[in-house]
Amino acid sequence: MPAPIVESLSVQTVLVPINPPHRTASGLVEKSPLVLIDLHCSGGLTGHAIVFTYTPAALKATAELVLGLQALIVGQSLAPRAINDFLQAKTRLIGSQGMVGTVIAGIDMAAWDALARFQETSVCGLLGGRPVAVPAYAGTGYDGELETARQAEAWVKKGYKGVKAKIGYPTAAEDLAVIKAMRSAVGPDVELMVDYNQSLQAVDAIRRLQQLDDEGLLWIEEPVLAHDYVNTARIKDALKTPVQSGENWWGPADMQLALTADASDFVMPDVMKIGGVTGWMKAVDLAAAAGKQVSSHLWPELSAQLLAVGSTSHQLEYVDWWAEILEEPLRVENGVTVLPEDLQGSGMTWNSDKVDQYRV
Ligand code: SMN
Ligand code: MG
Repeated sequence: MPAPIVESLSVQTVLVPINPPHRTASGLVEKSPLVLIDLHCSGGLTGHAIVFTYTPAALKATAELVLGLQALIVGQSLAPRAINDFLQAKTRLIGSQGMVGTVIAGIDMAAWDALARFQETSVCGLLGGRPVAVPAYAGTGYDGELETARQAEAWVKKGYKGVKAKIGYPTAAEDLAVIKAMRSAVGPDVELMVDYNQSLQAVDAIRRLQQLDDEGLLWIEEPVLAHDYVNTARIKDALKTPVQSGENWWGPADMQLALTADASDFVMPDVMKIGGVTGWMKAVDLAAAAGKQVSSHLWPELSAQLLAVGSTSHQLEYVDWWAEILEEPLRVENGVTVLPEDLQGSGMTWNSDKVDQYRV
């Protein structure tokens, strides 16, 4: 049976509240500005994807750019990699990072969702994987010693075996106090990670981080600027605790630069910024060849499937920020993902009542 034809793109823009608002050392995220993409194909087939614009200021422009690229792909057969390559070529002069990169990735994710649904399988199945369980960790915000410990304890009571805290307080002593408070709240058997969200200065990062190098953390995430591969590598080489990075790398090319610099012990590409499903598969193959374990960033429903495909998968980052607008949010039980046997596509379909409620 021939592949469906792309007929149109439609978008919906929503602001989904995050409760509690997510504080990091590099800013507060109170709501999720999302562009919900629907890729309409012949035969009534539709693929869905989420573009997270981080700031509401970019929401409408991102939605407009999706519609602006529509004319380039209408009439093409539903071939996600070919569509991605075509859009990359058509945006060569402006480049496919930033907003352009997020939109191409969104169209890519929707195309893979549509094709999997057309083949009556999951994205994981379409990529040749099996819907295996993946360890999932949860997270706390930059919320101080007591609140961070409380949130960590609450996640562990829900069965999570790993918790990540956003830190990068004014002093290393404050960071250490938060880590120790979490540890005393969750006990010795839970993995703890910390995330600096690029907030440390390279000049004193090593000195600061050596003060928490004996806390048995699973990883220290984004200590300095995400693209400062040289100093991230220097920090990695100076510490016993593994360094994690990747959520802000744009496309397989950034993954390659990071691997060439041997910047981090682990990698955690963001399925949007790394270039959608197509970009993820290219980047994760590079990481696997370099022996790096791969974790995910946001997009838990799709990331759970992509990690299930990978041979070097490590940890899924579970966030429930967008669960309300989905008909079937990802299930995590006893700290591992649970993918339904009858999973179709990316597993994401819109809860239309909640989309209406949060529409802007
Ligand atoms: C993060 C993600 C999204 C918004 C703010 C902060 C964080 C993470 O870096 O790893 O979840
Ligand atoms: Mg992070």
